[in-house]
Amino acid sequence: SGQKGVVIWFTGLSGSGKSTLANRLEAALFAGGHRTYLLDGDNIRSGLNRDLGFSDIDRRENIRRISEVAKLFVDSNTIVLTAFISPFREDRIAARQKVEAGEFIEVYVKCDLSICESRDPKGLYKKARSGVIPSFTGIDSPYEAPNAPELIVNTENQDPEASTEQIIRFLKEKKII
Ligand code: GGZ
Repeated sequence: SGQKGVVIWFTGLSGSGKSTLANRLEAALFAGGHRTYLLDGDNIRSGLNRDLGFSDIDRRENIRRISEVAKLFVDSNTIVLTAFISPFREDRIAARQKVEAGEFIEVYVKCDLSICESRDPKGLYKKARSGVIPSFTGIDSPYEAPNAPELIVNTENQDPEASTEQIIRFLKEKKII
């Protein structure tokens, strides 16, 4: 199709719902006939970035490489979705600057730390609190919320289906899809 490339960049705490939303959105876009690709921990941290951990320096390099890969997908006219905490504002701004104006949609998956921690699907917050996992985002490693994201999706009071619809509505309004 004549689609244009765009980055849909999810950012938020562990357990906020980034992966859930990115997976649902990708499925909906793909079903709508769009060319899509989802970058997440499963296909990036296990391969390209397997040398990186969770120090500030490694997280920044993680996001730098992901932003370069995202740019390649935009060049190929693909809708690329990224689902990483991406805790540092400066790194997200750098990612944005790698593509053209309008080709970067930052989606802040907003959810209070206390709620993420109560969800704790993988028991990671519990391990972070007990000191088994050091430098855990929100506990003893920072998260810098976006100042001006294209979209804020509040997963505390909205279910995944409604949140996915919210993003699709935005993409249609902006004539991205
Ligand atoms: C945060 C960690 C950590 C630490 C392992 N801090 O909820 P998850 O499990 O499935 O997603 C988290 C994921 C974060 O990786 P990212 O590549 O998104 O992070 S960043 O953008 O900051 O580079 C979590 C798991 O990895 N995980 N250790 N210390 N999350």
